[in-house]
Amino acid sequence: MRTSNAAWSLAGVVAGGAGLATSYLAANLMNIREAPVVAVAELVIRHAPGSVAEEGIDTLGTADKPVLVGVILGILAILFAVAGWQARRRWWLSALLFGTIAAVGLLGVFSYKNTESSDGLPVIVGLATWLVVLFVLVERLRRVELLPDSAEPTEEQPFPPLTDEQRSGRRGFLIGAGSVAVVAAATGLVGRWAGRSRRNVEKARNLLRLNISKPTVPAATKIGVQGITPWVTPNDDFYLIDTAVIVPTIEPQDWSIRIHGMVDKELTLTYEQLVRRQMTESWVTLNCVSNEVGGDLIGNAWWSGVRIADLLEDAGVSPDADAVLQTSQDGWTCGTPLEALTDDRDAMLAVGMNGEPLPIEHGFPVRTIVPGLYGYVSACKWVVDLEVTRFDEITAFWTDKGWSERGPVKMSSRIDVPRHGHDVPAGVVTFAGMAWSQHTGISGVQVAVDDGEWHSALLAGVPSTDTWVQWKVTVNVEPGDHTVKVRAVDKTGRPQTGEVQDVLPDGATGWHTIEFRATEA
Ligand SMILES: Nc1nc2c(c(=O)[nH]1)N[C@H]1C(S)=C(S)[C@@H](COP(=O)(O)O)O[C@H]1N2
Ligand SMILES: [Mo]
Repeated sequence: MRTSNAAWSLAGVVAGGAGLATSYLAANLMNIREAPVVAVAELVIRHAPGSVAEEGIDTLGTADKPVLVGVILGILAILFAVAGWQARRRWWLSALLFGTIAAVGLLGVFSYKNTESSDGLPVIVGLATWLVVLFVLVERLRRVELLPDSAEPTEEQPFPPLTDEQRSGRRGFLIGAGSVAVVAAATGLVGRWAGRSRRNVEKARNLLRLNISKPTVPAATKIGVQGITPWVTPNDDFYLIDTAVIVPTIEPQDWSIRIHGMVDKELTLTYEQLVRRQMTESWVTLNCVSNEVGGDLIGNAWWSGVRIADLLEDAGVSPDADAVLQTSQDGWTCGTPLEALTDDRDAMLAVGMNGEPLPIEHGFPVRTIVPGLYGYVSACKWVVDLEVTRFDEITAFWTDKGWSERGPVKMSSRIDVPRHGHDVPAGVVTFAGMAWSQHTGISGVQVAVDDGEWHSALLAGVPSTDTWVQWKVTVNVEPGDHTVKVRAVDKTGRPQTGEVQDVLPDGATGWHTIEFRATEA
């Protein structure tokens, strides 16, 4: 035995610690609610029988969670040591053990409400780290094992003195294990820092007292059909699209915006200065150019902010300008037609969404909202710079990648009820869904079953032309398999085109069509 069990166990513990560190960093960078270990601790707390939990809280006070996390880390250290020790003879057992621990981690992570599959990524990162580091460290130990001895073991000398090679092999292992431990510790610290800056911004956000109002949803907007998409999209359910790998975390006190370019007078506004200005509030439906026909990359919210038209008026825009190049704190850019920012629509630098300060993912502390334009040419999140310019002098993030320079929202409509592939009782069937043509408005919606005649739907109310509208219609349907399609008509009388076009370069078109089965009563 030229390597001790302790060395093998150490390899396991170092690998384990490295995996915990990378998963912790990943969780913090991705802004996942809790790192896997904490998620597991919370899962345990949630499932602990009431009496045990109470006793725990009684004896430990508010320290119950840190203590539990400590206990879990202790158990993990033992399991990691076992995994390393097992790697000596049965490496597959170590892999199995790490795999099992990862599975428990996933269980913890996905025990929260509203999780996405990407929330499991930190655990996968940790598992990969475990296996790679263990493999590398164990390889070194195995090499030492295979080195020739200085002499045959005898009665008097059961452990012959180590050769120089064996000695340096052991040293190599220790240096390797030590380096990994140092890198892991540094990784953990970076994770902590990333998590802290997020928490600081979250705290600053919670302390804000903005002069914005809570939304009151106009009753007329509800068509009253079960299963239809709610007219207002809660912040937590609002679709998220951005290129940020790490969501920018900006404290309001550190934010400012520069308005410059083809203007008489350059302006710089701090967050304080911005929110002290006259506020505007309105319902605006935002959607993504990548939304397929029938897709759900669309949401409707009550936005509060400062009209960009007012700011541009203060700056004094040159008559030769026709665009504003917006830049986000993370470098993302979009080019917006100047006209849409200065006409009568409520284009704003938004600070509030549904009566709360903007959520961090939706652009805190300030983002742009422009009714009638797709997000990729207008809705800059974490916006810090507005350059008044000309379209023939700029390119922006998505236009560089083949998307259209201009992005007015295309009229569209969607069937929510019944869902595609569902059964309904034959007879009088209710169809319902959403339709939109932001800043033009919808005047009618029609559905047709199996290429039959078009039936006009009833429209719910809307406060302006800038939002989507709910619709419903009943049609008599025979038993059997059917399709149903929908089309809208806008307020200028133009019908929605049935011509099928992909999302690239400027938004999808076509009639949303679904299949359903009408069953015999
Ligand atoms: N900084 C920044 N802002 C951005 C984007 C981005 O990638 N980075 N994506 C845009 C796109 S394509 C859309 S559709 C909207 C989505 O806004 P949401 O995530 O708040 O729904 O943000 C826009 N603003
Ligand atoms: Mo988008």
